[in-house]
Amino acid sequence: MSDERQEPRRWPRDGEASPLVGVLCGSTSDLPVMQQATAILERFGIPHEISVLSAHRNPDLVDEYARTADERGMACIICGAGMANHLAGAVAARTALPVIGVPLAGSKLGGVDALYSTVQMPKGVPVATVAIDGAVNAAILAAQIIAVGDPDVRAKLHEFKDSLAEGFRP
Ligand code: RP5
Repeated sequence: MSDERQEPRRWPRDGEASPLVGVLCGSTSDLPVMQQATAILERFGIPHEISVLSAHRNPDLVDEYARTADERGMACIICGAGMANHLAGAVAARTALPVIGVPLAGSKLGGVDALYSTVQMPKGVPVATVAIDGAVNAAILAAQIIAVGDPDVRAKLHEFKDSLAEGFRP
């Protein structure tokens, strides 16, 4: 393990240009929902990237993405996919970063298929699963993870929570 990994992690790191949150979707057809997550990350000023990578169609690229996310400076990864969703689980199997899964509707089963395949992870490989099409909450949860080490994001989250109490709906 490198020295850097043994130090308490703070975000953003000095001079860091790389994204803190990686948003993955299983298909371009998932983009309209998953772009709701990137809109929230924009709102909180969190550097991020969005990519289309499928656990079934591009398994080698998913493997590489997940294995290198930590060294690229990411803090967490959001994975949204529909049908027999294995994207979040495949990523979680290959990284120690927190992985947030977004089961997506759109199949004939209305997303229950993706919900079960995302949330029912075996012991040792957790995926923090949000609601079906819950991309907004996935991004807020990612911001909350980052806020542990970032006072600016924490302040923005407090403002956001206050706006909810005043009736704002993201
Ligand atoms: C899943 O299958 C994708 O995440 C998407 O939700 C669903 C359908 O994909 P396309 O056939 O539209 O590419 O893997």
